[in-house]
Amino acid sequence: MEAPIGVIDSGVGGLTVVKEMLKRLPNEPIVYIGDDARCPYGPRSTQEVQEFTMEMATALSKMDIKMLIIACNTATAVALDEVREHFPFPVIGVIVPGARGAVKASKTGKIAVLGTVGTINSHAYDDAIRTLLPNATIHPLACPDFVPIVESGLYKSENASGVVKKGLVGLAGKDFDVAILGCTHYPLVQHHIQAHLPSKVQIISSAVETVFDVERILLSKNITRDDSSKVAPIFYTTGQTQQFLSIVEDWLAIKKPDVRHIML
Ligand code: I24
Ligand code: DGL
Repeated sequence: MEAPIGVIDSGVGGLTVVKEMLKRLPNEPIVYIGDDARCPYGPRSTQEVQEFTMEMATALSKMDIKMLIIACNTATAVALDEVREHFPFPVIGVIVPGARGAVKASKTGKIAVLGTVGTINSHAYDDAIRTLLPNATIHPLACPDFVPIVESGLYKSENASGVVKKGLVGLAGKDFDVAILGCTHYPLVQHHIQAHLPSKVQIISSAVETVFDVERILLSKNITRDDSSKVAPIFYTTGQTQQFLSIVEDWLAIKKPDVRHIML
């Protein structure tokens, strides 16, 4: 099927999901919207995040997508159900896949969840984990300082390790064998997170787990694109195209990516 898969995010963070898509499903056409102009969603109200997410989904529904991925954890947490109800195509978020990956990986059923304030306050990960494993012990932790260190580029500096260490203090003394990266940006500081958690803790990236689910859905609905000629992804941003473009070039190693402005 030639129709593209839609991917929406609060900004550029959802490119961590696109990167996994390009690795695992390289023949699939992608059309992405990043709401850079209104990023971050993490500290916003539920109502705002629901409204903004519906606007992005509506824009992509007009581009004839065969499926929609809500790559943003904060948006998934509060808007997945509403988006699903409104559109005929399959809609998938990052939270149930992340929860499933964590439950599969955990031997003890004790799981830490890292995310934005919005994601953690929604308890969406807790609900998804408990549905799969009712006796799970869950340690949710909001890490509001992690998105800013990635977005400032400071995640590459010496400083980042200390910021991550402080952010994880809330897990001190807690027992768990799996930690979920419940935010698009956290894979960029994964090595710091791993370094400040007990070495037995296995880290699960919701971005990676989500793409397994995308593949499963495409196959079950028989809507994969079987042509192996590559189609360049299209990226829309509500913000400035220039900085968006250089992040796409750098993060996805795509030369001269197709980045366009969109108004929602
Ligand atoms: N990473 C993110 N957001 C940014 C950034 C970054 N600036 C540098 N890096 N800025 O998210 C957010 C503000 N907008 C303004 C308008 O244009 C788009 C950005 C994380 C992205 C994860 C894929 C650091 C950086 C980079 C290249 C690749 C990855 C990365 F410069 F983290
Ligand atoms: N995309 C968001 C998430 O995964 C992180 C950035 C933001 O707060 O908008 O939760």
